[in-house]
Amino acid sequence: MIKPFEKPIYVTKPFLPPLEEFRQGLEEIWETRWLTNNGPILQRFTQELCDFFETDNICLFNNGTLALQIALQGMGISGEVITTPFTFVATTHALFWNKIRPVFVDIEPDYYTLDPEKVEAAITPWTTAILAVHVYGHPCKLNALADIARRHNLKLIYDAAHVFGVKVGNKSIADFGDLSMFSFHATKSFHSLEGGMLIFRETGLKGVFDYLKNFGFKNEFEVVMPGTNAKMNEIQALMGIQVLKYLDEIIQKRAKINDLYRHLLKEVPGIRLVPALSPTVRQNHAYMPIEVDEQEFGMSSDALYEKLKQWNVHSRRYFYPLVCDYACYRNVSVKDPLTVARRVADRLLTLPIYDSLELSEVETICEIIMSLHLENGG
Ligand code: T4K
Repeated sequence: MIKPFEKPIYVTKPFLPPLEEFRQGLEEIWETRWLTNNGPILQRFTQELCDFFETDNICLFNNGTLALQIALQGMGISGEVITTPFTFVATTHALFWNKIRPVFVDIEPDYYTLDPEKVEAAITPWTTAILAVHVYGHPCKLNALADIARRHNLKLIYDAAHVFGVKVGNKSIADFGDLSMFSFHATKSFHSLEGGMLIFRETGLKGVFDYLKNFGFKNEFEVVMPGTNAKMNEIQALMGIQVLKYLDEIIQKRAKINDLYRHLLKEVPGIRLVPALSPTVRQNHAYMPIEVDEQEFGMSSDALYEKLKQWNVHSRRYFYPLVCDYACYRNVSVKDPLTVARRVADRLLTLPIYDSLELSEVETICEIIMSLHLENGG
C-alpha cells in the first residue's frame, strides 16, 4: 500500500545556496546600500555570464518576459511573426505588447519544438521573424530554422527560457539564431529569484537594450527613447552569482532523476517518453514531460494529474491549453490545424523534477503511476 507524501511534491522546488553564503553576500549590499540601477553586484554577475557564454553581447533584465518584449522592440520586429502555440503564454504576450501578429504553426512530435516545414509554409510578405521555443530544454531544429530564416531574410529569435546550460556539440545554445532570451525565474533550473537575459549576435543592440530597460536614459539629462523599467536589482544578481556556482551540481542531480524516471516509466503501458536526445546535446533536464495515451494507460493525462494530487504529487499540465486557445488570443486566426500541438497538449504532463528531489521519491511517484495503470487499464 503506497502512502501519500506527507509534504507536497511540487513540479519544481528552487535550488537555494547555503543561507550563510547568501547572508555574507547580503552584507556587502547592507554596507554599500546600493540596491539597484546597475550596481556593483549586477556588473559582476553580467561579467560572470559573459565569461560563461564567451560573449560580451549580454543584457540582464528583471524577468524574461520584459527581456523578450524589449528584444522585439529593440530589433524593430513588426508585422507577423511565426511562432509556436505550445509554450508558456509569455512568449505570445511579448509579441502582443509590440503589436505584432502571432502566426501559430504546428510543432514536431518528438521534442515538441516548431516544425520547420510548417514555418516555411506560413511565410507571407508581412513575416519579419521566427520566434521559436526550446521547450522543456530541447533544442529546436536549429539548422532547418536557420536555413529558412536565411533564405527568407527573417530574424530568428529563440525563447530560450528553458535552456540555460544547454550545449550542442561544443557550442552554447545561445550561439544559434539572432537572439536568445533566457528566463531566470525561481522555477527554472538556473535562477536569480526572477530575472531574464538576452544574448544576441549584433553588438549594436546592447546600447539599445540598455536604454530600453532604463527609461531610455542616456545620462542624467537626456532621454533618447521611450524605455521602460526592466532592470535587475542587486539581490537578484547576488542570487544569480551564487546559484551559478552550483549549476553543474544541479544539472547532474537532475540528470540522475531524469534517468531514473525514464528507467522506471519506460515499461508502463501508455506512457510515452521523449526519445533520447543526440549525445552531442548537453541537457539541463529543465522539465520531465510524459505523454499519456488514455486508451493504453487507462486514464487521461487530466485524470492522472488529478489522481496524483491525492498522493500529494503536484504535476503540471505545461502547456495546456495551447496559447491560441486562451480567451485573449481566440480572435487570432489560425490557419494551421495544429494537429500535433493539440494532441500533445491533451496528453502531456510534466512530473516533478528538481535537484533536491530524492531518488526514493521518484521511485514512489513511478510506483503510484504504475498502480494507477494497473487499477484502471492493466
Ligand atoms: N517563455 C517561456 C517558454 C517560459 O516558460 C516562461 C516562464 C517565460 C517565457 C517567461 O519568463 P519569466 O518572465 O517568468 O522570467 C511558472 C513560472 O512563473 C514561469 O516563469 C515559467 N515560464 C512557467 C513555465 O512556470 P506558474 O504559474 O506555473 O508557476 P507557479 O507559481 O505555479 O510555480 C510552479 C510550482 O513551483 C509551484 O507549484 C511550487 C513551485 N514553486 C514556485 C515558486 C514561484 C516553489 O517551490 N517556489 C517558488 O518560489 O509559472
